[in-house]
Amino acid sequence: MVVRIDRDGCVAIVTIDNPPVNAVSHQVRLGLWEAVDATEGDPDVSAVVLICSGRTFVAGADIREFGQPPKEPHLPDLLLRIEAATKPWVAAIHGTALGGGLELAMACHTRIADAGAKLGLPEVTLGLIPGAGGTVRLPRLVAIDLALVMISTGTPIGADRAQEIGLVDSVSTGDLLSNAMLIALSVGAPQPTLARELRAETAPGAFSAGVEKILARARGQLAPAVAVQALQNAIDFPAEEALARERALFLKMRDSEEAKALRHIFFAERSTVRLDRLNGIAPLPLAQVGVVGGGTMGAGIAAACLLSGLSVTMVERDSNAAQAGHNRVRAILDDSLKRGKLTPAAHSKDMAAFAASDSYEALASADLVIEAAFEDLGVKQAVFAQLDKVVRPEAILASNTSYLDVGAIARDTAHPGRILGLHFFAPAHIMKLLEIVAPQGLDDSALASGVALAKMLGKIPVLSGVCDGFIANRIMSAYRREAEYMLEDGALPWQIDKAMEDYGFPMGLFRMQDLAGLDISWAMRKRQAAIRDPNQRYVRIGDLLCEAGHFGRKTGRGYYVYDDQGRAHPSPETAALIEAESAQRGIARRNFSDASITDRILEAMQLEGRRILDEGIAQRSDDIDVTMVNAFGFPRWKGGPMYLLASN
Ligand code: 3H9
Repeated sequence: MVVRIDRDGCVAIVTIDNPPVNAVSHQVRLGLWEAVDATEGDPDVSAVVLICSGRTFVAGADIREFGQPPKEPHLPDLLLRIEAATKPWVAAIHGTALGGGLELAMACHTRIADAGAKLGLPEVTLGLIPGAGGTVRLPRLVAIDLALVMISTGTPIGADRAQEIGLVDSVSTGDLLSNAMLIALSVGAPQPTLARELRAETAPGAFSAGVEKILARARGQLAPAVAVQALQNAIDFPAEEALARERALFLKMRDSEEAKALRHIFFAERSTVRLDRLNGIAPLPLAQVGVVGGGTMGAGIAAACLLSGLSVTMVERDSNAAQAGHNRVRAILDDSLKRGKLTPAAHSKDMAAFAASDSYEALASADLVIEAAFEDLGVKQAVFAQLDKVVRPEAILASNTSYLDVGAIARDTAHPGRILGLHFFAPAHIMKLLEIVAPQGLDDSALASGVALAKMLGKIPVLSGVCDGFIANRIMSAYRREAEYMLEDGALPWQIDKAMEDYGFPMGLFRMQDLAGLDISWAMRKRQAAIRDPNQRYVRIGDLLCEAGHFGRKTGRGYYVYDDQGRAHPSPETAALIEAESAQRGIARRNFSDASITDRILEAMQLEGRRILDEGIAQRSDDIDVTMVNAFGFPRWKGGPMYLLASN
């Protein structure tokens, strides 16, 4: 039974029990429909508490049903019935009330949320809009500009904020069911949310300013604009008409390419490390993490671990470097505190769980050590030789290398089976992706522990085999190569960047390289010059810029030229340098359309993706999509390069 009814005196307790997240499936809708019948027909019931079992309130409509024809009773009709009930329904919310779950709660007559609950309408993140009255009920509970932000960005809010803006009536600090029962016993006659007036905006012009911002940020994604349209309908039309229009827009979006692509990514992200080899393999307990290296990456990794409740010991080569690493970690936590992401108590607790040292001995009791030293095989091998001497034999050792052969790092150590790659992306405490690099001979328990760490840190783990650049950087190298070929063949950096930004990437490649500093990759190219295949086409434009001292934004010039405010502008000097280089190579420059630029880059990524699959570096094509979306901002609503290849 996914929905059951219990009685406590004159209050009916309707419980949804549909693990894992109580999604409103067809069965749940049927169960709730019957619950309305039963409670309305029972003269001894005076009020209803709607609550959920397990870890959460309803987290939305059942996404797995979206590929199928809708079945009655439809959610909007069910919610109208609940709202029209003659007995008050009290929604008791814990965990997350998302999408159709929040819509269900808004159709109830009163809402109480557990202090830790989160509430949101994340439909846009699935290429949808709320389809069961969310765009019509929400602006009747909260100011229309706040409703706009919630619906068009999908970002959930906490219980206290929800109470502050009118989305819930009270916040429960004790037992949720008991508190909801008290409300059910004292609440008056049910007042339908739809019968309320629309709420005014928080300040004159706030709604239209919000619309402008949302449309500017959509970067080619449809759903936010459709969400704005639905909300405008709620303002312009009576509730019944607005509901009908919302439903029509929802059904159109449900069948859109964008929604299909976003569903693909949603499920792909949740299945990356579903691996046969990990069946029945328990991770080792992880509580104490060691980090070798206190630079930007090491500090980010340490902060990510601290913010997830782990203890961290950082080791640097001397006390000055240890102090600098300590300061970097503190700066990240201070920033989290300033942004309100960390309470003062949590900040103090995290700082107390952190130590920086200049001695490897400090890592003696670590469960897992992550090396984030300079990207050089010799340096890394030396670090692991040191670690071998001090860590416990069962401790897991990881290298945060982004290119190097993890097998070669492991080879000469005492227990090679416990050494893996954990490739974080900068900033490590923010970026979601974690490439788990598994060399030949890696113990399953070490792999399971790497996966467990990723989950503890709230990251998406993707398994990669060993190769130069693993999955993410290998595909990005293919993108960069193709973009550089086009520079020589006739395009200019700003044209390529604009085409890719219009396609949906947050930042074009050349702008990104300018930001990172051209000298870093130049140094690496110089190191690799001796082993480069002389028959492979090599574009020197980046080298020539560096030779001229143009290292990117930090020097005011790179692919672009920068003004005093740090804004990028097309650089005539770079254009002249590129044109001269084409001439020098005997290449007749030609025009590229934006579409031909994006097509060529996409094809290059897909070709490299295929190679990565053929070589067994990635387990499945979905992993490549997840990697590109989460590491390099491939537009999520396009589903990823391999998804596009398969769907064409
Ligand atoms: C909607 O509601 C439309 C309505 O407006 C209109 C309708 C007419 N359905 O993420 P997790 C599965 S659109 C089906 O790993 P967490 C998930 O696949 C919906 N399945 O856990 C996974 O399965 P498995 C709006 C779902 O604790 C398992 O649950 N709602 C759904 O990290 C655990 O998930 C959303 O967009 C679903 N709705 O995070 C919310 N949700 O174990 C989407 C989850 O087999 N969900 N599953 O891999 C989430 O954001 C997160 O899952 C949540 C839990 C925060 C709830």
